[in-house]
This record gives sequence, C-alpha cells and structure tokens, in this order.
Amino acid sequence: MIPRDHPRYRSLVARERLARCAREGVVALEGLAAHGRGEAFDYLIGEKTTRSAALAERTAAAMLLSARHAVISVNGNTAALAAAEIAALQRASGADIEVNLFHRTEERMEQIIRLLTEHGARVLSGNAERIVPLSHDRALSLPEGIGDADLVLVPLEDGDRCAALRKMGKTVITIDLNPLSRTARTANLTIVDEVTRAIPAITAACTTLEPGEGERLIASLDNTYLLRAAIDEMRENLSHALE
Ligand code: PTJ
Repeated sequence: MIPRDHPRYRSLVARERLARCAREGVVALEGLAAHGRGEAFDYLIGEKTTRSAALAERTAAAMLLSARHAVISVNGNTAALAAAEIAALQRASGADIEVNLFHRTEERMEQIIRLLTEHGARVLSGNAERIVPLSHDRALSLPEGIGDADLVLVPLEDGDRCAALRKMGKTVITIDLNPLSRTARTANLTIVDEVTRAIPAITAACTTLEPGEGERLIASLDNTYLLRAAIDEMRENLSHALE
C-alpha cells in the first residue's frame, strides 16, 4: 500500500499499476523500460504540462475534430495508464480506437481490448491485414480503422511505425516525453507531456475551443518549434535544479 502523503505518490501508483499490468500480460516487460525512460524526461520538464505542451494539446484537439476519420492507436502502456482517459477522449472527439501492439500476441490484443471496453471505450476489432508498410506485426491494421484513417493519434509510439504511417499520407499526432525520439521528430504534431496529463487536456480542449481557434491553431502548427520549446523548458528547469 503506497501512503497518500508520499511525495512521489502519483509516480509510485503509476509504477504499481504498470507492474500489475505487466504481471497480467497487458503491458509488455519492455514497456516497463519504456516507462522508465519516459519518467526521466518527465523529471526534466518538471512533471507538469508545459506551455508548449498545452498549445500542442489544443492543436491536437482541433486536428482530431476536423479530421475526416481519426483513429486513436492504443498499445499496452497507454491502456494500462489511461484506459478511462482514452474512453473520455473518444466521447469528446468521436475518434475510433484500435489496438496496435509492438509485442503482438492474440492474447494481449484481447486483454487490452477488454480493459479498454471495461472503461467505456468502443474498440474496433476484426480481421487485421498487413496495411502499414512495415515488415513487423505493427503492420497489422484494420482496413476500416487505421487503414481508412486520415489522422492517427499514436501515444508512446515507435519511430518506424510513425514514419510508415506518414509515408501512407496519414497525419500523425504523438504523445512522447522524449522530444529527441525519432517518433517525436517524425510526427506532424508531438505532444511532449505525460500521457495521463496529455489525454485529459486534449479531451478538455475538444469542448473549449473558441470559434475559429481550431483553424488558427492548425494553420500555425510548427512541430520543430514545439520540440525546441520542450527542450528549452528542460534546459531552463535544469539551470534552476539546485537552487
Ligand atoms: O504494448 P506494446 O507491445 O505495443 O509495446 C509498447 C512499448 C511502449 C514497449 C513500445 O511501443 C516501445 O518500445 O516504445 P518506445 O520505442 O520505447 O517508445 C516509447 C516512448 O514513449 C519513449 O520515447 C518514452 O520516452 C515515451 N514514454 C514512456 N512513457 C511515457 C512516455 N511518453 C508519455 N507518457 C508516458 N507515460
């Protein structure tokens, strides 16, 4: 039992949940290492949503709402950390949800679909085909889901798949605490924020965008600026770290 007054309560609860989900098979063991990398970058941004991340989150909401067919691609870590938040984003944005795994087994696919469904999400399922140009199983997608999407939101993604989705002409939004990752640099829009903060912020923005704001945000999207701003925030935090 983690005491509520522990200064690192949130982080310890997230770790405990990931460890439990790893024991159950929802999270791949490799996902624990990926989370540790994310935590390190979260320290550097001060474990809060930065100004540039908030801008990216509003822009993501505008893009999701104006897409012809938006799909949220969910992996094990995202499902373990943010199943209810994903379901709420689906309600606010009207996006479809599809599970796509790096470490794919039919059993994990079913477990993750079940977890998301239990939290109120409607998850696409059916016969996946090798749609995305990758030799790996992440190519497996639903023709009526990611296959048809013009926009895909891929939290905690791997760079190869992000590049392959872009090669197919899709717009890719990612959530990645590491602004230097290949995914962060390949996506059309990168949100450098922790997934459990980022997704509720996108959901909130879906209902609070002012008339005309979405068009303005999309027209002024500059991902290199957003990545530089995230790195600047980290540098700034580091320079005050020991004060
Ligand atoms: O469930 P599976 O089989 O699909 O596997 C999922 C993982 C995460 C193991 C797989 O996609 C993977 O290996 O991802 P990468 O290439 O390690 O990329 C994950 C990225 O997400 C890294 O850049 C991390 O810094 C970042 N990250 C990790 N945890 C979080 C995060 N970003 C935001 N919020 C987090 N909680």
